[in-house]
Amino acid sequence: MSILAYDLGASSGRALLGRLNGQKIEIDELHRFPNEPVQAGGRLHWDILRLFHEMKQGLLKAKHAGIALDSIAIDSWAVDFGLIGENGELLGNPYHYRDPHTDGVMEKVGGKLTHSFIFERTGIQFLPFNTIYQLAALREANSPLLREAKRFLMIPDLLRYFFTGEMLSEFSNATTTQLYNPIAGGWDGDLLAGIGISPSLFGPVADPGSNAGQLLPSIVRELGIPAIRVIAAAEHDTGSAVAAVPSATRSFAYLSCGTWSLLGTEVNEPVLSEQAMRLNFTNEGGVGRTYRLLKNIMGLWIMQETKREWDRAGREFSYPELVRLADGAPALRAFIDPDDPLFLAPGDMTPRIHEYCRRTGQRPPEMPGEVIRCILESLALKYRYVLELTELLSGRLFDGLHMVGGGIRNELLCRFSANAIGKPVWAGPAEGSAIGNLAVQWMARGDLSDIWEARRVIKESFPVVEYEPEQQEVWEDAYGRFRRIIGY
Ligand code: LFR
Repeated sequence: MSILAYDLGASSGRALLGRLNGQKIEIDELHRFPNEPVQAGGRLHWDILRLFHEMKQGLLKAKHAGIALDSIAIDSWAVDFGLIGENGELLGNPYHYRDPHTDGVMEKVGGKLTHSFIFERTGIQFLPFNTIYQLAALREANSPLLREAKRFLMIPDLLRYFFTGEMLSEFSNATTTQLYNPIAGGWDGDLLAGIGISPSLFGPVADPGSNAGQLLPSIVRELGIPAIRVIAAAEHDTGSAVAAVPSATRSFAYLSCGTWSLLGTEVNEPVLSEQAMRLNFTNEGGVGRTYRLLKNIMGLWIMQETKREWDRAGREFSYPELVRLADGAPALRAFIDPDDPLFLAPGDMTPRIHEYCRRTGQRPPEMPGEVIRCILESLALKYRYVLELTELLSGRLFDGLHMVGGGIRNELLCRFSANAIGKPVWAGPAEGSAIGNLAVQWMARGDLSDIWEARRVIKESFPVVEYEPEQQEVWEDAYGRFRRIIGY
């Protein structure tokens, strides 16, 4: 029996085939396609129809390989959405959260929507690109899209709607909008009223693992395949990645490591304390109504953008080359706060790294190896800081850190992370989101009994590499310097 997970990441989308053989998961990449935002008319958009086309190519590849699919599910990054008009058609191309139209909006959203008012209702961290601010920006711009919109769907909801014709919002992703109230268990009318958005745009919210219909007859005809069952997985990629953390114990710390680094722990109730708000932690919904108490860290984005900067300038390095150069560069010289707003927008990063270093009285890294080393060491030190805050907020002590996601292929980062936190790092699996997506489908199908059986099977199916902390004295000293420089 085969199932398919679509995982749409920051530069590519994948269709991953999953088979469960007894207690072993086997995965196979069936189709990979670019997922590049498109700049047009001064705005950064999703290329949503091309993606849908590529997703259908995945189904055709399965057909041509003689594989009968029993179900499919989609996951992608959070906060972005499409709006549906009266006739059921998508209005416009969805915007990408790195579009600058939300600049300054979070600060401007006022009235009774104070930070504590919003946090008490949602438990979600304040990020300038949250859906609430994207919608507020559209409202402020008097966008015709909003005038015409009848329904709001997050990106995986939207693609699933293209497959099934049914509109359904999925819980893990719904919580990331900062418009969903997990205590009341629904979209928050006060918040919607506060930004002037009609609650009628928002439909029912389904748990991860819900049945979400089947392929439309028109798609079945177009592709010449049987009607396949469609499941709403944990459609937020981080929700899927955390579902795939191969922990045997209930109290564990994770780092979902990719374009973003998401570090935290899984809890049964959202932590809505003043302190959680002040530290800007989030409580994103997960599988089985758990919550991800975590903090966003800017992640490998800064390195990816630096590579693109050098590519544009004709200095092309491969990732392994960059990591090798960083490995050979002098250790623990200059640090940045990866989460400084300076680093959020796309574009050249080295001038911003230089600006940050000058601002904080450090000698900026110059050679490519030095720049990458500065980024990776700063990330690792930031992980330590956020891990300590996670312990503080959750009242738990962690004996190591699980790292999942594509970023674990960067062994230098894993090594630095173990050194920075002074505890072991357990790295694996790299395909976290897609495997979590598959696991939730097997749970929905009754092939895995619950998330703990899923995690056990994942642990048995994929290698986990352990990194022991080294050079503890120098890293301890570096952490002190790092905290002084970033001002925490
Ligand atoms: C990771 C992620 C994060 C979210 C960011 C923007 O891919 O989904 O969880 O904060 O992207 O949506």
